[in-house]
Amino acid sequence: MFEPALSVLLQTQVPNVHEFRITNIFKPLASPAAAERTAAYLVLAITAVIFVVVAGLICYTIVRFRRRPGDNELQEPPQVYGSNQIEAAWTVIPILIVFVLIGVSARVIAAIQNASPPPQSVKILLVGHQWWWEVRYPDYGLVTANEIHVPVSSDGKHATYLQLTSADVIHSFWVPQLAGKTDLIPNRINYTWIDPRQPGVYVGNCAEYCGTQHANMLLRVIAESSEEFNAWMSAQRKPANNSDTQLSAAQTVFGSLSCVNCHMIRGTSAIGAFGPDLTHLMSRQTLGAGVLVNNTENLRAWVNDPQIPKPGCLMPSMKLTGPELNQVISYLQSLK
Ligand code: HEC
Ligand SMILES: [Cu+2]
Repeated sequence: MFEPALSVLLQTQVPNVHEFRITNIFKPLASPAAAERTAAYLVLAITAVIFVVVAGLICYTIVRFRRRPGDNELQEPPQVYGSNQIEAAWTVIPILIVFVLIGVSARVIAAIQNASPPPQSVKILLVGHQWWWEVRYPDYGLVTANEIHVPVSSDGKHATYLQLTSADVIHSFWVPQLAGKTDLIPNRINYTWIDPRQPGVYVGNCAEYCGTQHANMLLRVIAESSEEFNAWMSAQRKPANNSDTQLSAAQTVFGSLSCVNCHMIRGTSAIGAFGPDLTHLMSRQTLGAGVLVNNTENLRAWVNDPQIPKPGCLMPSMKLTGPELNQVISYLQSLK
């Protein structure tokens, strides 16, 4: 009935027209991911040499010392006890290799962590929740969810800086083409940054097991031109559209339900902070952190019983009656 999240995410015919990017760590499109790929190549090269040497020695030994006709099977091979040189060699060489690998990783991590934000960069506070992402733009006073809009950085000058934290358990931010994993830890702020080189939708996901719906905690980074970004931002900053008198009955129904205890709709009495901000719900491409494409049918299915598309998620089935459901859906659909 419901398509699995990944196929939803990988299909290109989602609302909004942005080009879709693949999640491939070997095709980085931002500086942190590019630095990490270089480090990964070095690590792969070193480990490939180790693999070839070890596997080569094993093959050589198997062939060279195989059983031959006429071998005396009762005769033990020569027994060698201890060798200081060999033991020193196989202790020291791996230690050196490990230190090289640590050094390479530490240098790349430090370079990414210590980069300081250029003045005009966009700052985002990303808060992990079981199982969705709260996205805050403190400089703009905006709160949204599950989709991060950022300016594209084709000139390399439009970085977006992310402060990462969590409202519950440890999550991890990972958008493979933009930046490697950085944990979101309660009561702590971690940093990372991204500077997407090409416009488009970059898909990421939570990379630290965080409970039953961890696999459906997907994230989209939408990189767009500065003009598109600014237009998006000013539309998002507006409070919800409440001027439609045809919807006042629907809005009253919504306001009378306990949805308002968990969800914020700016400009209305819905001021809950437990679930995603719904002020501009219809501007988002997916529902439930990537579990469903955002369209009428899926929205209805979600509100009717979110436990079917996303079992175990922290929004209960509200057991709305048919008429209530109709009103709620027509109200939610006005939240453009
Ligand atoms: C107990 C708190 C709670 C109540 C009550 C609640 N929700 Fe939710 N809602 C959530 C949480 C938590 C999520 C995020 C679920 C996830 O993605 O794992 C959510 C997600 C949603 C989403 C998807 C948002 C997005 O961007 O993905 C919609 C739409 C929604 N709720 C509508 C409603 C409506 C309508 C009602 C009332 C009929 C309602 N909710 C009642 C907690 C609640
Ligand atoms: Cu998570």
